[in-house]
Amino acid sequence: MSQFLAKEGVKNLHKPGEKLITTHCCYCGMQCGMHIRVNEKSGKVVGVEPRYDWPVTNGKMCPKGVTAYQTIEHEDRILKPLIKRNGKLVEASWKEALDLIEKNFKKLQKESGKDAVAVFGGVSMTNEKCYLVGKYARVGLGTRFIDYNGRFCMSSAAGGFIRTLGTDRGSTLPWPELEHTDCFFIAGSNTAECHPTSIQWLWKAKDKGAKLIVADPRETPTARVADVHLDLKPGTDSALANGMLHIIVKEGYVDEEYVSERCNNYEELKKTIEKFTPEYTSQLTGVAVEKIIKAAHIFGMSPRSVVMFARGVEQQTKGVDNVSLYTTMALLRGQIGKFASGVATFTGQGNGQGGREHGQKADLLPGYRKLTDPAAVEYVSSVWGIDPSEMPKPGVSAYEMFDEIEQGNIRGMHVICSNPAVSAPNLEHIWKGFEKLDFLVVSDFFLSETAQFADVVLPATTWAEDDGTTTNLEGRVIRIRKIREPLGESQPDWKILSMIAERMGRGQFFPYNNASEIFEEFRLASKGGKADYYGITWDRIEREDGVFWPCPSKDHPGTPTMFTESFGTPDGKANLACIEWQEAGETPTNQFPLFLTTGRVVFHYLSGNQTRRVNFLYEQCPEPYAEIHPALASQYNIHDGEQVKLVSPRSHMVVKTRITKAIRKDTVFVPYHWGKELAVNQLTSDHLDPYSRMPEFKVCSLKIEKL
Ligand SMILES: Nc1nc2c(c(=O)[nH]1)N[C@H]1C(S)=C(S)[C@@H](COP(=O)(O)OP(=O)(O)OC[C@H]3O[C@@H](n4cnc5c(=O)[nH]c(N)nc54)[C@H](O)[C@@H]3O)O[C@H]1N2
Ligand SMILES: Nc1nc2c(c(=O)[nH]1)N[C@H]1C(S)=C(S)[C@@H](COP(=O)(O)OP(=O)(O)OC[C@H]3O[C@@H](n4cnc5c(=O)[nH]c(N)nc54)[C@H](O)[C@@H]3O)O[C@H]1N2
Ligand code: SF4
Ligand SMILES: [Mo]
Repeated sequence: MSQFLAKEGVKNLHKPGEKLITTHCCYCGMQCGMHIRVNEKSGKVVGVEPRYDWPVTNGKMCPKGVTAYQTIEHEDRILKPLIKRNGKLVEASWKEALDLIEKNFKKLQKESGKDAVAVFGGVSMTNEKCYLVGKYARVGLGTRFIDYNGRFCMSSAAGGFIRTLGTDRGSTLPWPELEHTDCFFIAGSNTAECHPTSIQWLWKAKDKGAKLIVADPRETPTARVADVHLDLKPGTDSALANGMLHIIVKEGYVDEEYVSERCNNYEELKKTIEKFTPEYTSQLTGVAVEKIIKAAHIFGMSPRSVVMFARGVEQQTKGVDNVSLYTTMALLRGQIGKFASGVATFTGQGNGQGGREHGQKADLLPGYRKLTDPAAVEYVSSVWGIDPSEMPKPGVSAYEMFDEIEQGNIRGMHVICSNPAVSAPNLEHIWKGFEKLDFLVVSDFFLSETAQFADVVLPATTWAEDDGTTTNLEGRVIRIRKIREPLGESQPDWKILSMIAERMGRGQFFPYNNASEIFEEFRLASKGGKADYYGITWDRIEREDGVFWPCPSKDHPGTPTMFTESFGTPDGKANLACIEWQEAGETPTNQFPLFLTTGRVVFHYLSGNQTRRVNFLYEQCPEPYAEIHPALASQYNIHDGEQVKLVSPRSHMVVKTRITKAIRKDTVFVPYHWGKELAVNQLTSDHLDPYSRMPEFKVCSLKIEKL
């Protein structure tokens, strides 16, 4: 392992008797560079040091990252398989657990067909593991029902990028270039709390005079320092974006040469934006006319601008439309494919980029190939050694798998690296689904709310107990390193999947001894696809501080800047989005007069199953709360810290209030990192984006009841 030890420059960080192993944080898409401190004698993890020479994060880390090491040997780790006996999960041997899985999966598939068993994946895993989850479902189990938590996260960004640019890479530019940007237009991203270490680039640019525009119903820490804060009503982004496009066109800010050479639909666009005057846009969005005009002028006049967004605009029934329209802002200004400018979504999960490219999505195969494309099926089948006729057809999206459970089509499920019992919308439907399943297997290292429904829980390893790669939010493929041997009887996910495949009689397709062998196969499976990793090797990543995809051959330099010459569309031109404004799936009514929006806090990660177990993080934020504007609070005669009942058309919950001027008067915000009666997803709606099938976590209607 010696070659993976920290480089010379950081030797001063060593304490006597310790070694440092270089890796990246397990949580968000920033993938901050870090060294884990290990006691040389005991092999135990004792701490962390930031990696100052990592070019993307420069030694910066956030509160989650600096405590992540505490989860590795945490006392709550599941160390042996668990089997449900008389309603209780009890420890069992691997043989007992695998016997039970084999028996039940085979029985369900015999009775109801291969599709009776579904796979629900996640992207907090390495590329090697994410790739194998797709192969496991299609080759190991032979089911068409596979989808994953990225459907809740990146699917609308992917849909919007494919529609406009033809290829979905989360960022068209490398992050360090952000320092040289003149204007940031950031929509629906709580950047300072959710991608904290990217803030350094904003500050560096701001020190040189860059302008910042933020579109968010809340005055987030990032909105607070913005030159213009567009405090829009939840669900009105497509109106706001059309309003911005209107001014960009009317004021002559369009890069006409770029648009005529590189874009389609300009004439049609001019027609759709015609009616989005600042006044009309203000009426729809609730944002003051002057702010809209000011923002458009700043953006329009900036030589180098970046349009950035995150789940605030994507987790809507208009998520794909929103992404397409905001991307069109960058296109009209001729910014994509150039230095220090472009468009980027803040990819959420650690491997939210890589994990969405290689076949966990219901309709995708490795390399971003479409399952509906016969040539793609043929190629991937040849890599996998199966007959193309054996390849299952596309399945349904993550939330819709629970409809299939309700209808009795899915009877067994394997959840790997996700906790949908907290993180899926309209939770009653999800909980009923888990109860209805004949057989549920969950792979996790902590007993999640989802694992509590399981018949068998398999102890997976954490990110620190296996080698592999992830792809960060820039599109840079990086190395995750094994810090210690697996704790207890836990096993890396690829090993678990291979063992089950073996039990299902498909062992010959899963012959792996280590993650590196999987990477080699995966390189080949991605070869020639849009997300082409063929030229990337673990050695290259080591030498070059990561390699950007697409990278089709070993002598290809990788692609830090996308679309310099042409776009990923069939004709090489970008498609400007010409889209009418439409309301959210659910808007306030007399009975439910408010907007509910949901999201994150800096101290917790997603369903909270990891961060709620870290004392420091838990103490900072032990429970959810409702952010309410003072004007709204006084209307209901509610005080700060008072318990109130929040009621949506589906369900209700009781939370404490946090009274703050940093939110619209018609909107309530609740973070979603807790389960059961503290889960805000009891209230969220099951409206899905028609293209991406992403749930509308960011908008539903609500009423407040005083207790
Ligand atoms: N601390 C922390 N960091 C994280 C995570 C975490 O759980 N905790 N998770 C990671 C993951 S997987 C993800 S996906 C990202 C998410 O990162 P973000 O998308 O930045 O986080 P969210 O809090 O979900 O939502 C962002 C903002 O959208 C705003 N918003 C709500 N409705 C609307 C709307 O209609 N329009 C607009 N324009 N804005 C709206 C909210 O007020 C919120 O400030 O963060 C990653 N980083
Ligand atoms: N209301 C509301 N709901 C939301 C959102 C929102 O903004 N609002 N955001 C959505 C978004 S963007 C996301 S990404 C989802 C995420 O929601 P989830 O998919 O539930 O995310 P996690 O909490 O990370 O769940 C991962 C689980 O796998 C475990 N785990 C971590 N790493 C590994 C591993 O390597 N192997 C295995 N086997 N297990 C592992 C963790 O312990 C945890 O229990 O939530 C979505 N839900
Ligand atoms: S959670 Fe994200 S920002 Fe924080 S240390 Fe980890 S990778 Fe970096
Ligand atoms: Mo996410």
